[in-house]
Amino acid sequence: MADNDDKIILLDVWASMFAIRVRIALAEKGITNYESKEEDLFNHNKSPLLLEMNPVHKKIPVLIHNGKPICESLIIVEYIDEVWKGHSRFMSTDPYYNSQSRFWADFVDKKIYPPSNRIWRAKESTERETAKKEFIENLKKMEQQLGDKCYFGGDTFGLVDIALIPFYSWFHTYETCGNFSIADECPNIIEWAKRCAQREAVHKSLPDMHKVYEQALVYKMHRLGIH
Ligand code: GS8
Repeated sequence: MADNDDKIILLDVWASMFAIRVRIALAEKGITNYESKEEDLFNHNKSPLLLEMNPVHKKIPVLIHNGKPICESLIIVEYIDEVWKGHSRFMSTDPYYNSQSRFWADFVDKKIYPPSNRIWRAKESTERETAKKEFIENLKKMEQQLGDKCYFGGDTFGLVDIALIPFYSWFHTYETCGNFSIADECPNIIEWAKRCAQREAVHKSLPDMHKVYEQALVYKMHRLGIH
């Protein structure tokens, strides 16, 4: 359970949408006294702490709460919600509501993340165009799910919002690399994203979209082996 002398460490990468989820969740709960340790995921440079705390996947983010690791961003977000109950909740007391939230958060991981990644990583235009089409199709499904609600779960900012909003920092990268406009394709998603970004916790956790684009180019070079 939460305590004032809790020691919280986040194994982090500033541009990672998965790590941003955790930073937003912590900020929403008013937790600022944690240590963010930036990991270098390249060149076999992962820290011994990361390898010890996430020996299975060896991936960030990892939240270390009083020495105990929690891995996988969506699991971390739910953990934060359960431990720091005293603030506005991401999950509800209704099992059906929660099942739907988990379904759509999982949809972000399975159907939004993979094509979004391929848009900017693609080496060939056919691969990029296929990824773009898939990304837009799936984002439209999310837009439909949002409907005219304020947030995905209704009036309260919750798990699905936290799962998707970090991608907003990457929209510029997708648009620039894919030569398209997300506002033209999914205007309500952009309205929702702007609404989320008005929340202080979100605003201060989202990295600048131009810096993300520069970083994406660096990632791409590493991937292609140009150093
Ligand atoms: C994904 C984390 C992930 O891919 C989650 O936490 O939700 N399902 C996980 N982390 C990446 C960095 S962000 O692209 C990572 O740590 N990669 C290192 C590696 O693959 O070796």
